[in-house]
Amino acid sequence: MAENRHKSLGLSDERVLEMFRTMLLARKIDERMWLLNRSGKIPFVISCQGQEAAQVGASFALDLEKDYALPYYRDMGVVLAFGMTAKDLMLSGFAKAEDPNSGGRQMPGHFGQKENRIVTGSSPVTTQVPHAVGIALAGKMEKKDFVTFVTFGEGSSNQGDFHEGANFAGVHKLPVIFMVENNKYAISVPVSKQLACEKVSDRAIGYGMPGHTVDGNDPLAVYAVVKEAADRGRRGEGPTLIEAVSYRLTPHSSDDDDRTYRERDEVAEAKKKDSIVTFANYLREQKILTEEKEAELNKELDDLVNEATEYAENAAYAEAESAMNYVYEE
Ligand SMILES: Cc1ncc(C[n+]2csc(CCOP(=O)(O)OP(=O)(O)O)c2C)c(N)n1
Ligand SMILES: [Mg+2]
Repeated sequence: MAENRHKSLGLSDERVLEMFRTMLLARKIDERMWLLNRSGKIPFVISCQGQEAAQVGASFALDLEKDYALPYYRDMGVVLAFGMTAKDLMLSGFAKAEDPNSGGRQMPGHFGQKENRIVTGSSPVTTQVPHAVGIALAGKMEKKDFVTFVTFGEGSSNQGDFHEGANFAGVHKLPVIFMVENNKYAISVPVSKQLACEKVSDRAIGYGMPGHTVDGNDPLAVYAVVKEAADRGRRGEGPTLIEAVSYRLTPHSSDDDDRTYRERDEVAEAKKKDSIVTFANYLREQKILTEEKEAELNKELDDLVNEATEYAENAAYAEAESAMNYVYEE
């Protein structure tokens, strides 16, 4: 049998299968959303496709009962791991009143769910970074042992919010894990035109924290670095910057046409490294994902996505009179 990497990380067969299940669920929800969008049923999609391994591998290394997630719009894998359901996500896609993220008020991808410690974010990219730093500061002042996990794109690592947040966290040794999901593009701009340094993780030294670049298509590699960062944060040693490198397999959003700025060959090449394929292969080699198990899993998740779609499509919209609720006090 091939090398058993998950055992050496302390992960059971059940746990890695659960990891794969979460990745596959994210992929299946995302694929359904594109179909719903193209058939005119939901207004907008912003995809996780290509980034599931980074999102789920990282989340599984955290304490999902205690830690705070400050995700960005592609993080379907993160929010599913933190406890959001397929139904919750579909309610958001259809902008229905029961959507836990915003009651159907926000665009999809603006995740927020208090009971699962998923902190709501804004549309300007990277504003979640100083929030994550502030929550970590509050935790430190109250002597709690949670860490905050904040994600953003590599393009967003050029925003001032990242640099201010990282510096403050470094100075005060706050338990923050900064994870950049480097998918090689910021809309149409390739990474070569985004960064003057070679790697996003090179920026860590400027803020007095360790920086790691990791294969974002490998959930076990991401798990390992995030686990180390979480342990470090809990020990009071401060923040870590992690760059998980993968590839955006879809256009930027359902309103983008990526054929105008990247070659099809490049996308086809990246698909060979798709974690949904490569991690499934690993689990097959390990005899964890048997043919029977795979068929069972596909059926279970397809049913779940179908039920969620049907429920959300038939759910009620918010009452028009409620449009101004929560804008100010009420
Ligand atoms: C402050 C700000 N500037 C510009 C935008 C418009 N915008 C939305 S997503 C995006 C690209 C972000 O790229 P990256 O950080 O690499 O994340 P990715 O979408 O690739 O995951 C831009 C420019 C925005 N939302 N906020
Ligand atoms: Mg990007």
